[in-house]
Amino acid sequence: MNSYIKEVYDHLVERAPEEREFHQAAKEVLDSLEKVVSENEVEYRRVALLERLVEPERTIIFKVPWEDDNGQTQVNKGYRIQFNGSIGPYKGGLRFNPTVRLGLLKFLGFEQIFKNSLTGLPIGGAKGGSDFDPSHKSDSEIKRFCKSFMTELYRHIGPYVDVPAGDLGVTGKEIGYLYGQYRRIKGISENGVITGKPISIGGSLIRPEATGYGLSYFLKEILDDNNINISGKKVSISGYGNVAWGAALKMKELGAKVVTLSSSRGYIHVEDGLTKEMIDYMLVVRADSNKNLKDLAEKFKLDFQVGKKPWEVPVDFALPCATQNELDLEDAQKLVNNGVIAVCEGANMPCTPDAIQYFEKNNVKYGCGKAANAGGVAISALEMSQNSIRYSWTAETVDNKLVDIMKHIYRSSKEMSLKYNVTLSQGANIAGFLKVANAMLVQGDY
Ligand code: 2IT
Repeated sequence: MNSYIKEVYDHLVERAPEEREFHQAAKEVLDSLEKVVSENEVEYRRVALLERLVEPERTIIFKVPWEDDNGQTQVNKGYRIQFNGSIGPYKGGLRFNPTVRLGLLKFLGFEQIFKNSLTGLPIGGAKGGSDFDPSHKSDSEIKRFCKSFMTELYRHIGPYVDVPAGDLGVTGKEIGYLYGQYRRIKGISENGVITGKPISIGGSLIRPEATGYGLSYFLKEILDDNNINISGKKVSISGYGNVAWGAALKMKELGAKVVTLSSSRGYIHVEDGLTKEMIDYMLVVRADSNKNLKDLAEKFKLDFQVGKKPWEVPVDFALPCATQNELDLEDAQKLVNNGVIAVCEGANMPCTPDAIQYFEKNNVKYGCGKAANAGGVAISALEMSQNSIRYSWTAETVDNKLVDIMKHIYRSSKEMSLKYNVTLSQGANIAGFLKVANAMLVQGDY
């Protein structure tokens, strides 16, 4: 390892040993920058470029008190990490999930810097959220929580400052409540402050589909480049939320058979592929905080493998779309033994480092999340554009732009992988990094 990279990484671990996911994300990026950093070491060291890169520009932590349906006050933690704003307003989702901690959000915010840079659009990196658990909460509880969350957050965000969106546990419904409170406090119609909005308040067509569609387009780029067809192939998808839904829709449209979906409790297996009716029902499940994948399995009388992961099913492509570190070395070995051709990450950091290494060693085409799932945030940026010009584009216009953006991401990742003789995912990290590094260098020492 390059000694500058090692110093920066060791220091990071030493100062916050508990931020495990952040170390994992930082190591993955830093390792892939080996050659670029060695080339520019004197300059980068002089301006402490890497030290600045791994340090969030601003971290906001606040309390979120709210009243539950029994009249009991509950207190959650709220966070917003404004990680890097060198190429544009901070941009990234809000995650409402009991696993949310500072280290988890730092990993997500850090990844977001490079992902957003890769889209080619002017957006900085951020992430936020709360340890609030939206499952089994009533609609009024969710509304009160969102109101309280925004009552603190509003002072830290703005269309030119920081533009949140959704992530796990935050759908169009929550975004609507959050924006309503922002507008009420500020007394201003400024809907470019948040994205993933319902269409009626300035949301973009195709934004709900964008992450899963973009993931499928990215996979298609990899396959086209290698003369491999999608049609008739089998694909396993994990998760059953927004990303899994969009990916299932598009992969089916492209002619693949989507044979799995999963939750933390197990997976469903449909040998002939999910029907359109089943994929549409995912939205019904998602809209009801009391429903989960089991309800979909029961409705369509599908095989539900309790306590197992979908990666044991023989497939041509695997699209992990659930959550971080959901696919480990053992899963990678099963996929490779069963002849998997390509793995693209719909979730953020779903494959463990040893799983990734195993895929790459066995010539499995691997698309990392920062490249493969960037379609979501890219269309968020286009939602901001539409809000700025007070206009909305047709679904076709947005979808065509999404295709172009995913092609651009593939091309820039490939170009860097060839230039530096590294893997496609390392090429993606380099491409994302170089734009941000350059923007930091020309702005002096911030
Ligand atoms: O992980 C992600 O890229 C997102 N949750 C979407 C962020 C956004 O601002 O649309």
